[in-house]
Amino acid sequence: MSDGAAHATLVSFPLDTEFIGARIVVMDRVASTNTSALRLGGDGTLVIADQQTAGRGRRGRAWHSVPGLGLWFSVAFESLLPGISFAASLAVRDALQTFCPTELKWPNDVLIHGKKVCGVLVEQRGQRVALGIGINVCHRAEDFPEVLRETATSLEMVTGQPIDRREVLRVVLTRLDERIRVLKQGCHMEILEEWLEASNLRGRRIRAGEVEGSVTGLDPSGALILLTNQGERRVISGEIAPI
Ligand code: BT5
Repeated sequence: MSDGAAHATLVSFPLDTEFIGARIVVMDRVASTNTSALRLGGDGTLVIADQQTAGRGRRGRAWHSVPGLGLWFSVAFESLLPGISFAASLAVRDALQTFCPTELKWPNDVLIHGKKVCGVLVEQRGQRVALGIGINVCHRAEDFPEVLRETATSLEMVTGQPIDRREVLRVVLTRLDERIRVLKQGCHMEILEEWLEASNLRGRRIRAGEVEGSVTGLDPSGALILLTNQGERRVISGEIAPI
């Protein structure tokens, strides 16, 4: 795999990590860093691209990944670490918090003032797993397609300051590596609990599709547990809205 000369600089800093970066693949352009990470494998392999031509979200949705403006990367694992998507959103939250206040949205989004700045996608093929993270860093409003302008934001849009993608990447990878170490010690319920506290969802009344109820917790798989008029219900995917 060839490193893109212009963008190899995205990881020009020494990584302060134990797990992430066992192998580092930097590319100018790729279909999806998750696809590459699932193909390459190797615990801790980091795949990062300046541009994705077929970046994706959950359930076949597209992830807008234009060149030069964001961070689009994936980490490969040779087995699933339960809780990894929640650990990833906490790590991104911690890293972005140094620039501005952030919010967490179930199951995997990081928002700023209610708009999405980061999405997380965990995919599994056999035993192998790719944790994909997309973060909007240098976008102006007009850099997003019209359909995303009401719902998406970037670090530069909210801070009004120029932000170095490499600095954001360095901090996110450091925080993520710390969270992975916690998960490897088997502490995934602590991560889920921390995520739930940080999200302010506990006790909130929400609607998920046809189901309405109050959030009482997360089950070990990360599903939301709701107390409804018909008793306890689990929400495993889809969109939730406050009521
Ligand atoms: C996600 O899905 O939020 C997961 C996104 C993961 C992207 C990373 S980038 C590196 C790796 N390689 C990949 O191919 N993917 C991962 P979901 O919750 O389904 O949200 C998708 C929805 O977010 C879309 O339908 C749009 O409405 C919106 N969206 C798309 N691109 C966006 C962007 N750049 N910023 C904010 N919102 C976006």
